[in-house]
Amino acid sequence: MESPLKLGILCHPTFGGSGVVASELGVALAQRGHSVHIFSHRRPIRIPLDHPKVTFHEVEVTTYPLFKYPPYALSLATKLAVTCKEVGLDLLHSHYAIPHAMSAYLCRQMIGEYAPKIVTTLHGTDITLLGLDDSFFEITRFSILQSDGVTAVSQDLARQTEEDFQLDRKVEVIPNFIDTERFHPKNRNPECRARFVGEGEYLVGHVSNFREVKRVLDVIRIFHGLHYHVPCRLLMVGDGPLLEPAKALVGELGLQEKVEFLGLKENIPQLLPQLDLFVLPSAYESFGLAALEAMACGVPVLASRAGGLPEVVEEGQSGFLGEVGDIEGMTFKAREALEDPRRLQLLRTGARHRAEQIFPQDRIIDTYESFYRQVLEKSQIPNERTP
Ligand code: GMT
Repeated sequence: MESPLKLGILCHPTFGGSGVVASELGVALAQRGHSVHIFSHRRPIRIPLDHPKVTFHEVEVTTYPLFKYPPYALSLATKLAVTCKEVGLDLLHSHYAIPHAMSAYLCRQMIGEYAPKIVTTLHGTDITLLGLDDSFFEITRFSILQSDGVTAVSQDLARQTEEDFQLDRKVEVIPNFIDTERFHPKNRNPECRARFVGEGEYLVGHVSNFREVKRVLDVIRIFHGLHYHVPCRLLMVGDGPLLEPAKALVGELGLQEKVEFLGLKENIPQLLPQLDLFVLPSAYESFGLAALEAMACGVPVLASRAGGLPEVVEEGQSGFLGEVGDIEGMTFKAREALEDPRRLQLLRTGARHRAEQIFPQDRIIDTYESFYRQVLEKSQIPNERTP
């Protein structure tokens, strides 16, 4: 049996997907006996308080009148270096390149001979938006090149990273994963559904951080078209910049009685199974973890054919794909999913099956573990990773 590792995981603590993936990975690795140290400016919600193998390190940033922008990346690098000296971490795993990959690099430079190896996982806008911005491009490219191992959550993101940053190194694909016991159709129950829909009505849902990229107004427009043909209601879960515009559109379209905004919710594994269709019409998703969570609960997904979403949702099997912004086309597909109960049942089974077969947590944690071991074995010679 291989010896347990001491791992540092760096992540953003938000409700967004990269923090969720990092936290779930950390907890799963701890269950396997590794010592896991999580670094963030706030405790991510999915990190337990009392796990003997999980330590949370809160990164505090000192404010000072001279600083218009307190340098979080430096505070993080310092915390990493101090912890490495105290406990001797084997490897730092950065989730979302900016600024984590650079803080990990700084830590390695500070520590010298016994420095940890660095793995960076790219999640999406760290590459497609922020990373390509002039103010971040060179440092993102540098920190990717300096990492001992780089992974992306979909083929699409890996390809795009290699192209956009003209990398002469390979970005490995390790897709996101799902705990198919926690996200399970068995949590569907009539009493919970009855809080949202009446007899014979379908429940359509959307969960996101309501940013521009999610195109939440499209969700409402698709629902608007759908409700003329299928008896249904819409649940909007989450919060973010487009929450108020979304509420305003619901008012304009006279849908107040049919649409409920729940705000941020932690009981997603209980909520999702109550849905009949999950709608994610994003302009871009590197992966679309929210879609996978719905699929594991036996809920078919209507998504846009953007980024890594076609790698998650199989057209006609686990849901449907439409072109970004094509409200009419997507409304038609939503009808196709809901109008025939036999078809809906097949889609439900197909969604669950795909989540179980392609993205099971245990198998993908195995892949991360072997990737760590490869990285640790590969760069035994200190010079191999000096600039
Ligand atoms: O990149 C972002 O927008 C934020 C990031 C996050 O931290 O939530 O989301 C990305 O990572 C998720 C987990 O890997 C993916 O499921 C999301 O598709 C991806 N978001 C985008 O690409 C817009």
